[in-house]
Amino acid sequence: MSYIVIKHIEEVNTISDVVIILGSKSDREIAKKVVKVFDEFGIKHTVTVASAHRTPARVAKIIDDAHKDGVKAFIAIAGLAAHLPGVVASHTTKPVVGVPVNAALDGMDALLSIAQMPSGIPVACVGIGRGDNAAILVAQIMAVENDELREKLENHRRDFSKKVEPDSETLFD
Ligand code: C2R
Repeated sequence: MSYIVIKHIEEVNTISDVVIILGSKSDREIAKKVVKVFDEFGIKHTVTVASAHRTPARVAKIIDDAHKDGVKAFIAIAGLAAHLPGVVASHTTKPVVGVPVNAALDGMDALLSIAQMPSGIPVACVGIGRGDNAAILVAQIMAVENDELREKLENHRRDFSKKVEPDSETLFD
């Protein structure tokens, strides 16, 4: 595992390309999907819990420190009134990908909270619970200037499509 978990605010020292922020520990199953993809692609990442509602100063400090350490993108995972991704976006001009969590209302509350950002402060919103797609999207953004990563993405895509044909052949077996 190549990730760092920030436990105490004094310890924030990311040296990571991507910082993943969970609104709550209860979002950890979605964060595991992000981490799995980043581990596969060898993308350095940091994972931490911080809430725009409950710990706004901690959110701001994490973003500040991440900038100093040369972060390339953020992933913010949140359920309910999921303001965290938008607040992260308000503190940075780096790409922010938001992942809605199904904590109530089938996740529709979080999906709309993340997707419906006002003009000027975009958040790229993936599907409900789709931590894997958040990680792949960030990898794609980083691959624009990284040929090695682009190749890994192409291989990943190829492996993925290989699984579809056998499904078609064995559909009614
Ligand atoms: P708890 O389980 O801790 O009560 O959290 C979290 O992301 C989680 O899905 C329930 C849900 O509240 C969300 N949460 C937010 C924010 N902080 C926590 N949406 C925020 O700042 O946006």
